[in-house]
Order: sequence, then C-alpha cells, then structure tokens
Amino acid sequence: MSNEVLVTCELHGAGARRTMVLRLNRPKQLNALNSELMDQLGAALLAADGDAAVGCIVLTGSDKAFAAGADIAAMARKTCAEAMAEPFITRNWETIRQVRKPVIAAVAGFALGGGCELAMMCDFIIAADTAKFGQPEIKIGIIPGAGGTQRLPRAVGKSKAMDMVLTARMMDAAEAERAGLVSRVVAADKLMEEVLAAAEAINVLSPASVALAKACVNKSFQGGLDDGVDYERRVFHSLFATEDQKEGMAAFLEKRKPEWRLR
Ligand code: DAK
Repeated sequence: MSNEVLVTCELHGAGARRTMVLRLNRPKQLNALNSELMDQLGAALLAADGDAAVGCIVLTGSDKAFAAGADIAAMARKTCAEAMAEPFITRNWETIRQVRKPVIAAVAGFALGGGCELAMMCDFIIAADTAKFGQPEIKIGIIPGAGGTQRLPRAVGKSKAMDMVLTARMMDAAEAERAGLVSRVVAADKLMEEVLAAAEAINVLSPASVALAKACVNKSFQGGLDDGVDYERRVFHSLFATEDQKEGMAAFLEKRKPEWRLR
C-alpha cells in the first residue's frame, strides 16, 4: 500500500457550512479508479458527510479527465472465480450512496466507464464544455459494472443508453445536457466557479430539508434499481470467464486492436 494521495480535499467558502472539494488525483492514468483511490474517496466522503461544517461535497478530477474508468491494468487478469469470490471492486465502490449531503460532480474531460458511473452516483452533474461521457466497456470485452446499465437509461432514456452501451460512442457535453445526463454545461475555465456557486446556494439552506429533499428525489429512482444492479454485477463477474475479456483488456494495455475469439 503506497502513501500516495489519490484524492485531495479542500474546504471552500466562509459561511457556517462550507463546501468540501474532493479531487481525484491520478493524473498520469487519467484518474483511472483503483482500490486505493476508491478507499481514499470513500473515507473522504464519509468524513465530509460527518463534518457539521460541511454543507455540500463536490467531486471533481482534472481538466483532462474526471475519470477514464476503473483501472484496467488492475483487473485485466482476474479470473471469474476470483471476481466472484473476492469483493472485487464492489467492496468500496458504492460508499458514495451512503452520503446524506448533496454531492455535485464537476466533470471536465473524460468521464468513461466507472468514471461516468461515479458521476451518475453523484446527485447532479455540472459539466465543462470539454466533458465527454461514455460507457466503452464493451470494447474491452466486458459491460458496465457499477450501475451504468441501470442509471444511464434512467438518465437519458433507453434508446440513447443502448446506443452508448452497445456502440461505446462518447457523448459530448452539449448532447449530455440535451439528454438530461447533466444539469448544466459551463465554459471549462468557469467550471469550479459555477459549481462552488451552486454549492453555496445549497449551503445556506436548512441541512435537514436538504438531506431529506435529496433522499426523496433518490427514492423516485430506487424501484427495481437494486435488483438491476445485482443482476448487472453477476453478469459483469461472469464475463471474467471469457477469453474475450482477457483479450480485450490485454489489447488495451498492449495498445493494439483486440482479436475477438468469440468465447
Ligand atoms: N485504466 C488504466 N489505465 C488507463 C485507463 C483505464 N481505464 N484509461 C487511461 N489509462 C492510461 C493509459 O493506459 C495511459 O497510460 P500510459 O500508456 O501513459 O502508461 C494513460 O492513462 C493516458 O491514456 P491514453 O494515452 O490512452 O490517452 P488518450 O488521450 O490517447 O486516450 C482515453 C484517452 C480515455 C480515450 C483512453 O485512455 C481510453 O480509452 N481509456 C480507457 C477507457 C475505458 O475503457 N474505460 C472503461 C474501463 S472498465 C464495478 C465497478 C466499476 C467498473 C466495473 C465493475 N463493480 C463495482 C463490480 C468499471 C469498469 C470500467 O470502467
């Protein structure tokens, strides 16, 4: 275990309740999400949620990437048995769902795969005009595994979700706003200013009504979601039994085109 800081925490604002900005910090890997980073993120989220001086939490990345997905190198050689037996990237992926305070995703650059899924687990997304969203897992022989097949259709409708999940194409910020995936798009150099202003507008409100309003809006999305995510997880794990998953991930890491073996 390294001592690298993979998530930085900065408190903004001056009122009774301030904004905690959590920034994903693996810039060389485009913030690819590994276990250590997700542990640090989970701990930072829970600490901010428990801190009475914090009103809102903002989750962000770099100018180039919010997060380009789960770390492919960390999972490329997993067997199906290992994926099923270990709490394989399920252990620390959904801590964000325990948070009662609003979490705003500030997305610039790539939000792909698990990165897009993480942004969708936030309460709303404000995007820079440079943002690109996608669920490209199909290109490496897997499927979305952190709720993408369940949350994306709820956000953008079935047709566009199918298009994204099956063709792996990316959606730019303008399309994401039209589709309802993001609440607003702003100029990249104004992203943090706009997001902090949105957070500040919430920070001055009653923390109880804010937490309950969040819980109620979330309730409208819950029907069937847990079953859907459980189902998706089983399917995701079982893909590690295929040769195509090994080939898809190996090809990415070796920077070549995959040769699908159809088994
Ligand atoms: N994993 C590991 N490394 C990554 C990465 C990733 N997802 N994305 C980028 N990198 C690394 C690249 O390998 C490269 O490393 P070096 O070669 O410099 O060592 C570095 O970041 C810069 O990337 P590129 O050179 O590729 O940069 P480009 O600008 O040319 O391209 C790109 C940017 C984002 C289009 C490209 O990097 C790309 O296609 N990245 C992969 C995107 C992807 O396939 N994402 C989905 C991964 S699968 C679950 C939870 C979560 C998940 C599943 C289950 N459970 C709870 C069960 C999630 C799965 C995924 O996200």
